Amino acid sequence: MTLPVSADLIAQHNHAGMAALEDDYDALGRKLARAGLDIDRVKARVAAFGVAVPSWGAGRGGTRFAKFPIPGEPTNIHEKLEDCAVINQLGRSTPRVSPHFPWDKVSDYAALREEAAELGLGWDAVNSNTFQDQVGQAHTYANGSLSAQDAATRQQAVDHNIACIEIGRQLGSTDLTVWVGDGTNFPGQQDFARSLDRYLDGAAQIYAALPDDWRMLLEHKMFEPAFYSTVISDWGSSILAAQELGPKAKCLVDLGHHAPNVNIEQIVARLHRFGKLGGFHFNDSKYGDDDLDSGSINPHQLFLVFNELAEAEDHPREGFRPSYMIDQSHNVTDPIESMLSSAEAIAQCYAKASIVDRPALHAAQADNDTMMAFQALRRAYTIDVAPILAMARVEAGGAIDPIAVYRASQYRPRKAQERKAVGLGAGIV
Ligand code: LRH
Ligand code: MN
Repeated sequence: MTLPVSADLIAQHNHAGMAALEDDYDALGRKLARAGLDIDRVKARVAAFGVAVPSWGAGRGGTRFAKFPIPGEPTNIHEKLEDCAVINQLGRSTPRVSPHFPWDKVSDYAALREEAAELGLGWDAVNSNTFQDQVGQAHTYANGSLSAQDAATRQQAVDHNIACIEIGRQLGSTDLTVWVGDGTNFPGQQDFARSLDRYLDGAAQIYAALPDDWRMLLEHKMFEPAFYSTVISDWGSSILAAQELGPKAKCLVDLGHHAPNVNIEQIVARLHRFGKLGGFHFNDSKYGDDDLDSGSINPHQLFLVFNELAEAEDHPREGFRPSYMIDQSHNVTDPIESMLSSAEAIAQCYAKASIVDRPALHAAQADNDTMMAFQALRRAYTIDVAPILAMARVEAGGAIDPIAVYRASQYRPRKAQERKAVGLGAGIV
């Protein structure tokens, strides 16, 4: 395995910070022990935790207005994998990549699988794309894809999703994420029931093509690109569709796909209760589907989502194995730094949720002792778990301070010399 950042540079940086880390770790260990918690057990859970990075997040993103590329950003899946390997080498919590097709299309997927493995990376859910038209495409998605009025367009969307399953099989993935932007901008533009039925008919054909050990993750979204109605607009439409399709259909929660102030952690609990919690696209937002860095705007909400996941882990439902994935658009930062920072924020919330005193929480809930129930969560949320994450990283060969080592490696300026410049444009990729 050849990793992109020099192991000596990482060791050098870690050596300088090790004494302080050990001091912080021991102090936190004593604090957690007073609460009956074994810090090494928490560290082991953190070390086993991983979140996938989106291939499309390795490049700079943009909005409909503009995209501002940076020198040295990746221009194809091969360069994106290299950057994802930097994130995993330094952060040690992002061992898988979630690809998107046709954005990541190549001619030899067995070779791509090998290339990723050589960089220490595996593959998470594959994403289909029936929200853009490709050059030479027979039927436009301007009027929808799986829910389109035109049967040939629907069939084209079904065939594309089945082709993504085949690619995923070659990469070693076992999940297909299906997000469709289908919807309307005007009242009356389409019939709500009939457009959903067309979607369900197409989705059933995709479902029928799933290998036995695969899942289909339905991703709901309130609006954009449609601004009056969206076919799979919320968790209700998503869970009903997943129940209609069958046991291999699950629901994916993209944190940015809800109206402001929606109680997303309750949606997580509901989907789990009915055995339909399939996975996550982690990001953060203040207004719409802003795709900002996870935990950058509302870290407490992210903690509360992981608190529900910790409860779900203690009370698993059939087939409970949620896929944890990041889905962000890095418009103003270096994408590698944003994903290092986001993976840290996500793992922090996972660690904080795993040190909640659940017996105390449940006892307070049973006694209707509202303040003590809240305090059980708040106590865990306010503990700085950074030493645990850093120690887990170092023991796995990563960096105590990943962003500092990334900058010291001069990786991006080096790539700016090697890679061709990305043109100006707009849009998410
Ligand atoms: C839709 C979405 C979906 C991806 C796309 C890049 O907003 O969240 O998950 O396909 O972003
Ligand atoms: Mn998403």
